[in-house]
Amino acid sequence: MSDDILVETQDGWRQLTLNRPDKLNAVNEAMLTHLLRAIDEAEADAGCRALLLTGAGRGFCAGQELGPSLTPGPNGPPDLETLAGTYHHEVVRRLRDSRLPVVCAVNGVAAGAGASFALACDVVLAARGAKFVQAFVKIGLVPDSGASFFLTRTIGEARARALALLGDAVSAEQAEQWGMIWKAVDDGALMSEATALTARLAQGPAESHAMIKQMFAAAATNDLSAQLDLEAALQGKAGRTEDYAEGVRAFQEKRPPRFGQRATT
Ligand code: T3D
Repeated sequence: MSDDILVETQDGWRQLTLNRPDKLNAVNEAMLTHLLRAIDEAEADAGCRALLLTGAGRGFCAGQELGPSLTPGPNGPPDLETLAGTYHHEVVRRLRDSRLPVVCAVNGVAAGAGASFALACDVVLAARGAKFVQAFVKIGLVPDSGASFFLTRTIGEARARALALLGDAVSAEQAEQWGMIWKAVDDGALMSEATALTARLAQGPAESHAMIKQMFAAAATNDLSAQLDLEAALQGKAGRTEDYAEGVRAFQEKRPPRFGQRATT
């Protein structure tokens, strides 16, 4: 594994750290390829039950690296459709489609696609010193990597449109108040809170987690009737898991449950 993505395996979970701190962890094609591989490897590891995504240094991720390959040259403009579709958007799909609950610890600025990567995660904690910037418009681009999807659903269309058009920064506290993220935490407490939360998820019912992710993904487009059908079907499936049997046993025996089965959904 290259050193632009650091992978640390903990007890039942993995931490992926974006690691180009001198560029505020701006991503390029190689780094995104490594990130995709790291997510796939975590997914394939039966012992991995949760993921934590964070950034090294003072930034979380400054979006796409604005280097020579992104600069229009003698051969015309860069092919941003292919770049977005092949790399950035695959990261978002992998995070959303993963069976694993993904915690994001936003340790500093999250700009452009970097903000979208954070919002694609399931539980987002941000250090109070962090901020979210819809940087696209400042360089004549449009939101991508799911920004228009996530923002309209989390903070509403009025705020989403203004942020996309203006590119203004949103502080971690504002993001929490608006419902963009789960929680803003003191800078010094970010990683301890994030690792505790990830470890807690890793102890949870893995199949239930995978189905909860599937359910919320479908809720974005289903009508109520279709969603009720899906909830019934997934509840049926959940009711057949060993984790459910263990959960009920533990309740009746007045002890904490010991979940342990790998998610297969
Ligand atoms: O096909 C596609 O999908 C195309 C891509 C679309 C997705 C996108 O992400 S588009 C948006 C790309 N990102 C940006 O436009 C953000 C650019 N960066 C900034 O606006 C600012 O750096 C920040 C607001 C993020 C942070 O500002 P600040 O003042 O805290 O830090 P800084 O001094 O600007 O940056 C520190 C260093 O990081 C600096 O390098 P230096 O001068 O110390 O050597 C800066 O150049 C570098 N850096 C920051 N962002 C990027 C970057 N280098 C390359 N690419 C970057 N995106």
